Amino acid sequence: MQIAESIWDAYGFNKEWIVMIPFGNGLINNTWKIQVGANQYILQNINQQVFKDPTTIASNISLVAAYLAKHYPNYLFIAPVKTKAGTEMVLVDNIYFRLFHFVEDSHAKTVLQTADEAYEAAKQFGRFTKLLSGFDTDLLKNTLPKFHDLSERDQQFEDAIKEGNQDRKRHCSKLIETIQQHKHITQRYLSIVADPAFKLRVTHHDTKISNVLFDVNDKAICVIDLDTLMPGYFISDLGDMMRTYLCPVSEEESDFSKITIREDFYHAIIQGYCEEMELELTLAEKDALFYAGQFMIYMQALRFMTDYLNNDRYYGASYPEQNLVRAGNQMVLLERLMEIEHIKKL
Ligand code: GN1
Ligand code: MG
Repeated sequence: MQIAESIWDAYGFNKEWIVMIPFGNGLINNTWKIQVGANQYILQNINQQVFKDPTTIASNISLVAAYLAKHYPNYLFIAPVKTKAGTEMVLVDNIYFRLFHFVEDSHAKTVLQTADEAYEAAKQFGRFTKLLSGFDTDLLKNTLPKFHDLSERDQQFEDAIKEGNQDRKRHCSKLIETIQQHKHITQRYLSIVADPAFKLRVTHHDTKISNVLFDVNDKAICVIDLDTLMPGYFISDLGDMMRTYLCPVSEEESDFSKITIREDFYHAIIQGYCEEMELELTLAEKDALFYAGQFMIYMQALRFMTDYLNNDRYYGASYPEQNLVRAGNQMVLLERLMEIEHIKKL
């Protein structure tokens, strides 16, 4: 493959020594594990349909890497390996690729099985934002403008109802209605944006479990996948952990009776995150700990439903109803979460 050879050239690798296997299961970027002689790397291409300007990603990561190296030299931050020319990415055939060192003896999890793992992950994400609390977020670029802007997502959903596939719309009018009955979640987001007590922080924006590396003893070592590292509200990171860790089945599950909330995982997430972030969070933010879950689950339901109405142009689909199933799944998850609202505290 010509593309691969150009990549190996950029990093000065001898192509005779390379073994390349697909790795991970993200919806957006492609990832491979690369063995170059005795060294292991992760190679990723950036989906430019989604990230229109990948140079913003590289710029954010190098600024944050420099800050952490200066203030917290022992913190493990996985920055891209530089090419022979000293760049963070390599452009081949109009596709951006970047390479990372594979962290020895580490593993990522695709499924989260224990509350301890949830605690470990939440602590890592909390720590990440905490260590960067002195970093000036104005220096960061928005790698995906309005990515977690719930009111924008709500608007895109309303636009898709009007302009999207009308056959699909008729087919799922009940779910559309249910989603529309939850607009109070968007309203609360708007009041958060207007509230100076909610700080813009260095936020990861994709805190699913596969974005944390664990060691052989199942202790979390670091966070990875920093494409969406940009200024944001803490509810994005905490909320996506709730969205993806609380339930034993994923957003792909079509048997909605399997969607339940593991309360002990909820406590583990809050404990891990707050052990790091408690002194950073304002009172108003602490009051929104539980809301974080509502915010992210609702946003994901809106996004999947929007994509279903737009003929799956963003997420794609391996079967025709997949995005509809995902949207329905998230609305059931939201309902289950609301059933445990009484456990919120702090
Ligand atoms: C996408 O590619 P992946 O799986 O890390 C999406 C997230 C969604 C997630 C839902 C850039 O993440 O926001 O929560 O799918 N990332 C982007 O599975 O849109
Ligand atoms: Mg991602």
